[in-house]
Amino acid sequence: MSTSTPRPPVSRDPAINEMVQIAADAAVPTVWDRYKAQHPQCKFGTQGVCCRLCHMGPCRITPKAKLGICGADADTIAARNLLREIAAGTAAHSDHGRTLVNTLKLVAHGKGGKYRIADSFRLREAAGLFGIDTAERDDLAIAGELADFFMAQFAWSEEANATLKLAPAKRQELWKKLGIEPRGVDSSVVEILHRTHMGVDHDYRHLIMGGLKCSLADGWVGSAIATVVSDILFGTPKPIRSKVNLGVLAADQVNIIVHGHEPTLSEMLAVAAHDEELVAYARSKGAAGINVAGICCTANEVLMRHGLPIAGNFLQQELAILTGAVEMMIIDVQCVMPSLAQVARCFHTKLVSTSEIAASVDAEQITFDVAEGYEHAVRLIRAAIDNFAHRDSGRVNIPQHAMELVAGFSNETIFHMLGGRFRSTFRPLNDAIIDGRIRGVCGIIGCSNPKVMADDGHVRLAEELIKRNVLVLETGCAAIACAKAGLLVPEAAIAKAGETLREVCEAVGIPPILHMGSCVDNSRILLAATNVLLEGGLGEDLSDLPVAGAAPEWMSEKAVAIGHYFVASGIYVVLGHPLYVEGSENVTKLLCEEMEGITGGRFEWEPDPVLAADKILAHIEKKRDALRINVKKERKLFDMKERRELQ
Ligand code: XCC
Ligand code: SF4
Repeated sequence: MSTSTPRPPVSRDPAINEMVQIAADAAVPTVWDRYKAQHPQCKFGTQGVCCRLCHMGPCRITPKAKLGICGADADTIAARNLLREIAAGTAAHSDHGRTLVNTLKLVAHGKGGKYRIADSFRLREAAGLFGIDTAERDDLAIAGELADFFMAQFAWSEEANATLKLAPAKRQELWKKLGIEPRGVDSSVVEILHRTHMGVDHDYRHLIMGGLKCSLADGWVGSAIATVVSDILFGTPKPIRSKVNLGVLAADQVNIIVHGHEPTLSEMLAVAAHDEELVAYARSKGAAGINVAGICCTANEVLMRHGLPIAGNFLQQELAILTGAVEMMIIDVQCVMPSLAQVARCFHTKLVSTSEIAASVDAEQITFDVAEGYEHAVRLIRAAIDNFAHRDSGRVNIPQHAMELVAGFSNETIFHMLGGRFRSTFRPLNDAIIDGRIRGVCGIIGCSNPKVMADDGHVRLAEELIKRNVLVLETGCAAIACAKAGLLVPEAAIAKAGETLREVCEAVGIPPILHMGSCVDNSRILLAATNVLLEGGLGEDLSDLPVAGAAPEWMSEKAVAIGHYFVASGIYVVLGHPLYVEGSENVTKLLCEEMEGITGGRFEWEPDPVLAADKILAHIEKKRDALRINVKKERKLFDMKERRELQ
């Protein structure tokens, strides 16, 4: 192995920096090398003013050429490009949801192999919510009808999507008034593709409102369905301890990594990894056991339900293979870098692609089938065990960094934890917000991105917010970043929280940063906000709440869709770097200023975590003032007395 010059740090995570050096020494390029090779990045792209929507073009807007060949200006072009990103993000989350609904349907009809209804309570609750009869019916009958109901949410309908009614009534009215209620997930995506086709929708305001509509089909429909069906099939998450970072890979075990987003196959892998015969088979090949760990959101899903360890977030996928200790990486959909095949080629790692819509050149394609899910899992694990013999122990470099974490905070759990054993309720949380011990709530979500010192944006923002007594909810790669930094262990996090937030967390037994799941589980964050609202005392609409959202290191189109459905839901969203719209002053102004007067939410870009925290706090205090809960002590005492009298 040749040794190259020392690499400057690319992350606050030492495991990443160590592996980047190892990659350089082994002359295996990684995402950071390719990022450098792409410099300088195209300015027209970053500004959103490159259009290739028709073949008169491509056109780009410059000071000399202010219009495309068809006459489209920067506003139209930037808005259209943004809309297509929203549509792609919505499609990705929602198609993931559809796959799960299909699994639910197969289970209901006895064709689901070893899959079961894991959470009958959640099934009946969801069915009840959507007017499906549950009395004296067995789970499978209900599941069949619920699956059909959910499936129908994808197609176009005259009615607005039924799952929108999960949102507060006032918000639903506003969507109706603004004409942005989606009427089907697929049709919303199709509509965006249509209206952004050459020569259709040209008014940037009209376009952006269309984008919000599509994003709602993501957050309140496709993603919401993905979350609830995952809970029904695999169980509603409960707090669970596990470990995170590349150090979870075991030098003496067969290491299998699951990577992507859809949890169906990984559920079976999690179960099959305990199969005694397979464990014995692994031992017969000289391994001490079978270690299944995850990357990205598949990781979050199996972490929350099985406590499986997480090997890392988005930017660690290549590094996991570079440890030389991974026998097999099983990929499904989304956030899987095409470079994995290139890295795997340099090691013994077998790359297996399991989704019928996702193939990788040089990866083995074993398309997953629900009815045979368990058998697939067994076959894959066997193949991984067989591959253990090919591991070159001289090339094994597992960074010794692994952190404890607690994850699995579904709404249901928070509800029970807050209310105690006898009366589940969000009341204690609302009271704490009202009397100011908790200033507000912020969701930190999204990816990691080589443009940013990896994990630094997530960790510093989270620390800054809990220090200022803001409760933080996390999902996706943001949650993994904070977990690696030791922030998802209640003790450590509580040590970093402000005094009053700490008191509340200790009294209730929750950490100040709650890991709520995968990217589709941002729907859980929307529902948490809705629950707080329904509990009372904090206004009537989501836009009244002292809450915010942030994506400090985002990169995917899914993150673009998420940002928009938060904004469409009335929430203030701070991005660590701008959307590709800055080539249009009008679109930027609409998204970052005027939108507040339309939906109550808006975007802000702020790369500096401390300044981002300042802005989030300013927003939260503005909302608290409007709610008149920022009042003097006397009033607070009176409130408490009043409450005692009521009891
Ligand atoms: Fe992908 Fe969900 Fe982003 Fe991570 S955070 S890089 S989308 S895995 Ni959603
Ligand atoms: Fe150029 Fe208009 Fe065609 Fe876009 S749609 S490529 S701006 S001519």
